[in-house]
Amino acid sequence: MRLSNQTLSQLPKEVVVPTYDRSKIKTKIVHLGFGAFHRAHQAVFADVLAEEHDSDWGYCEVNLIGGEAQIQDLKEQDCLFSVCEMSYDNWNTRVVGVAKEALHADIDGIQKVLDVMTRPEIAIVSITVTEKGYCYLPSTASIDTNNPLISHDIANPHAPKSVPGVIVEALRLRKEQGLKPFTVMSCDNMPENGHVTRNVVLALAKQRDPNLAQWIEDNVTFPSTMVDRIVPAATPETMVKIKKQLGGIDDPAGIAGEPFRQWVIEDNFVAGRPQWQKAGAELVGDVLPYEEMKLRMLNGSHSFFAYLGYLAGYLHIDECMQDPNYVKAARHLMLNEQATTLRVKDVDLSAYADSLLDRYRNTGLKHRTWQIAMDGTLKLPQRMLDSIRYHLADNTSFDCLALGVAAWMRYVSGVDDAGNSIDVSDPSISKIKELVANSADDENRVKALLSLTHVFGNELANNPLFVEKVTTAYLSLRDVGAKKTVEKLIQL
Ligand code: NAI
Ligand code: CS2
Repeated sequence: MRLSNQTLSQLPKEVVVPTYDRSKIKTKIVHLGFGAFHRAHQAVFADVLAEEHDSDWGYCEVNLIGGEAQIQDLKEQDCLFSVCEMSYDNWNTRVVGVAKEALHADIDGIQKVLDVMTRPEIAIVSITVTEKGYCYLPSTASIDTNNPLISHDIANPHAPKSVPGVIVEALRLRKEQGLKPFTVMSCDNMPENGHVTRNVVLALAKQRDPNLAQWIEDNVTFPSTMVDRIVPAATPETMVKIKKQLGGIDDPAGIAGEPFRQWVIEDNFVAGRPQWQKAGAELVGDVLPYEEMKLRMLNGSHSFFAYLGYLAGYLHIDECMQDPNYVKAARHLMLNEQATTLRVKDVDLSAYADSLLDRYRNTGLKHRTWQIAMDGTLKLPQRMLDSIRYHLADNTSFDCLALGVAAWMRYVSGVDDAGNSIDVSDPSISKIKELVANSADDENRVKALLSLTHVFGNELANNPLFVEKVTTAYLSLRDVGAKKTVEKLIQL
């Protein structure tokens, strides 16, 4: 039996189900990227608002690339899906009812997606498509004109495939039809995610028509957001547990994440917005200090654990937390090498670091180090390299960060400490493989990988102190492995 309007009444009474009238919910937000995170984050905020504050803000859920099954699942179950909160030993479940429609660009056709995006009542287009969905270069925060999706969209502007291409075409149609624009809100883990989104959209619009670019610049806003909730990819075990929570009813679109959730949003919307603050979001003038804090402290330590953990054979974050040396190193990284670079005020960063470590200890999550290690070329800049630049300018130490970068290099070299090959997933994988294959496994490997200028820029590769520190850490990882290297580091 599947989750649906019909089976809602058969769910166990502990499951929170929509008691609001779903027919009154209107599609006012188009969300690009119906993945694990959106379901457990933005959708839950909207559901709380509908349930507790009479909100009528609902979603059209869209996947452009990948995630065909998730959209199909939604369609088959009246757009209902469940979200479980996994604490150490307790699960809570709610069924979210704010999704009204679901579309996949490849299955339903991009025209259907554009038709929804050009309805007058669409006020917001929000996005969670992973860093690579923005087709940008992290070193410049601007569009990557060599990205095949961007080349495609320049040649076929009316049938776009990329996220920037779809937004530009939808805005062009709105302009032509005399409709008001919508707000474009990124909820991905990038620094100044609104700024990046604006850059890629404007760059693509300029290629098409400078007047369109000007109209977008004058009329559309791209608020930045800081988003936080650990939502690992669902595994077969997760699905079994979700089914149990639902009293035996199947929900292939269900997802499970940690209980914690945080959302800081730049309050800059051109066509209205839900009262997210009533569901616990913080609406602020400047998100950047919060973004920086989260990206460097949480995501920075996550990536540190991901590379050093995976190399050592720790398959999940909670296993890294069983190793006291890893915990000490991560705490040092957060407090001595990340917190010191931050602008955020009025936050107790020591308490923040402890709360993060506590969240990582959640044994229910089973968050794979491999998942976090993915797409490192698009993650390292904001998670580690920006802080390293700060330390180089400030003449302060950055040994943990240098080890994190070296661990990424070791990881993408493709073999873990037990000699097993690693399935490296990254948009720059072919270039990485070429660099690895053509460099000796010594300081030359470091030099070779530093030539990825879209990751490191030019100046880091030419900074002797940076190169020396990363090389020393790399050689140690090669010679004694990740566990011993971390142990040595915390004794310094
Ligand atoms: P996921 O793998 O479950 O979903 C990825 C989504 O991105 C899918 O909807 C897919 O269709 C779309 N996508 C992937 N590549 C694309 C491309 N090139 N163009 C257009 N769409 C594309 O991943 P998940 O867990 O939903 O995470 C997505 C992003 O959300 C992360 O990369 C991160 O930026 C952000 N996030 C995730 C958190 C988490 O714990 N999962 C927490 C905080 C932020
Ligand atoms: C993780 C994040 O996959 C990753 O790279 O570091 O998705 C992390 O789980 C979230 O940012 C937590 O909010």
